[in-house]
Amino acid sequence: MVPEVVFVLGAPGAGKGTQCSFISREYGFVHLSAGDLLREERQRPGSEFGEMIEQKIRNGEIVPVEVTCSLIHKAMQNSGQTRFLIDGFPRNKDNLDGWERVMSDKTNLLFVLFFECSQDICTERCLGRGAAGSGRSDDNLESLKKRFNTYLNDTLPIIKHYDEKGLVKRINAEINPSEVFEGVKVAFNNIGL
Ligand code: UP5
Ligand code: MG
Repeated sequence: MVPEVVFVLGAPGAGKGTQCSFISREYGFVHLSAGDLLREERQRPGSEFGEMIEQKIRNGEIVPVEVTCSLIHKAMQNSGQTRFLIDGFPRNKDNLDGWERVMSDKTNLLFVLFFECSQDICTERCLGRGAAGSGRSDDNLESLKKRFNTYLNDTLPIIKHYDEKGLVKRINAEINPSEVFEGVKVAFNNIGL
């Protein structure tokens, strides 16, 4: 069976990871966070990309697609599963082109979940997480401003690209997590999952 993929996009702190855990539990999709895969690779002893990844993450910049896409591809293969939530990817044109080049023939993109949340709310959430000890080197005001600029300039055009193909399901992410999940369930139930 061709692996089925849902891309999960939205601003930094919109709640992608939180909702992916709920989805994974309810619908059995494997949750692959591109950011988590990059953070793991950064920590891997002997990784040739560790420093580059850390620098990009701290500056809210996007890691070249060859690195991210191969981490995602490997994680998909290692899981032995066929349904995936790909959280936080593709976030720019380089990501999109790289995915199309290597993965689009090997996968079936079901839809794109887009969590809509204002910059103020997202910033407050990420700063709250930082203050609570997330240990993430990008949960600070300076990095957050850069993450947001990248989101507005580079990621929104990718969402627009999929919207033009009729693939985007928009979810209000400014309410509490269980209410957000109600919207998510509608999106999944609508395609018969
Ligand atoms: N929270 C969640 N939902 C809430 C709700 N409804 N109400 C109130 N609070 C809510 O949530 C963030 C915080 O908010 C948590 O404390 C949560 O409890 C609370 P989370 O679910 O973690 O949101 P998420 O959208 O996943 O936020 P995250 O910070 O992970 O988003 P980013 O997109 O910024 O981070 P990511 O890990 O995807 O990427 C980090 C960096 O990696 C990027 O900036 C980039 O440098 C690099 N990257 C790449 O280069 N390429 C990639 O493909 C991916 C990442
Ligand atoms: Mg996340």
